[in-house]
Amino acid sequence: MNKRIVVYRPLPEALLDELKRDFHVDDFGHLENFEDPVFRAALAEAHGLIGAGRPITAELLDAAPRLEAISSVSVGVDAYPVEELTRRGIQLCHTPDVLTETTADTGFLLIMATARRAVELADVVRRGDWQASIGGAHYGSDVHGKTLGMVGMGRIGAAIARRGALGFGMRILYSNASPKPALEDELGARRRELDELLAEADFVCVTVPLSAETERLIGERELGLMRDSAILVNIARGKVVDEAALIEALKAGRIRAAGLDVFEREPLPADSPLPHMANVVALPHIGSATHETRYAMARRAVDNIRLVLAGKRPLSPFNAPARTPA
Ligand code: 8YV
Repeated sequence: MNKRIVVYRPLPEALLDELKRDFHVDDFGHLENFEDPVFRAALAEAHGLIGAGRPITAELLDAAPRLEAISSVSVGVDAYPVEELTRRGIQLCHTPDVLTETTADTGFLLIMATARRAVELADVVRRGDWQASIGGAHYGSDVHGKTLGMVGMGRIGAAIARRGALGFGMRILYSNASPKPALEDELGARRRELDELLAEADFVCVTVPLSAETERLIGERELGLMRDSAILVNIARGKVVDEAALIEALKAGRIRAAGLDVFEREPLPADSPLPHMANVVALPHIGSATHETRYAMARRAVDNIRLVLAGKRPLSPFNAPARTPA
């Protein structure tokens, strides 16, 4: 009998059809919530789960006693109880690499848009308020030649740093758990303690994964170390930054602007002041959201689960459970 896969995020039709050739697929691509009894019934029989975004709890795993693999359509795995999955022998897979360049593009989009006040000034034109040539009150700041401080220098951090150094002649600083000698050679990047980086950078770009160690890594104290002319960009996870402290710092002019693709709560609550602040560019978590990259991520997630359920090593495993599936 075919193994069963439960999908809880929309996948391209062609990939679903491909999976259906070899597996029994329960497609809950537009599922509202995990309590849905039809979803729960499918979960009870599932060998594989494909999805992203929603927190997976131990309680949910208890409801899926046959589960061998979870294939996340994301690089970030903060939604999963990784140790618990490993303990239960469940293989977690994710989608690194295929989204690196697109997400780095988003990071640079936010650097450019905040520095040059692109959204605020596009609104001036849209409102029909462009009546005289733009004066000093609307000038932005240069990006080229400035100092870019990368908080996290993983794949995406490195891709942003490369854009900054090679495309914009920026000086690159980075804080990261381990040194990156190859990037130091390639880009002239220099490793700094986080506090030093915050004090020196014109642009602080957050790319670290969310974990117990990085939750609220950038809080009131850290924002206070930044220059008042500095710009914060966050494309990692909202919880890496203390949002209330960020709002205060932006209001008080303790930093110049923020470019945010991620928030403590997503979708952003309607009463959040962030989208209404002139010095904020807020995007709806679109880091990897291009046709090409979202397809590549779905493709990778499908390939990963196929391999695990066939007892083979997936292309991008995240954990290493001791019990390999039969
Ligand atoms: C996705 C992401 O939007 O890959 C990640 O970790 O944050 C984004 O690419 C998100 O995970 C939902 O798929």
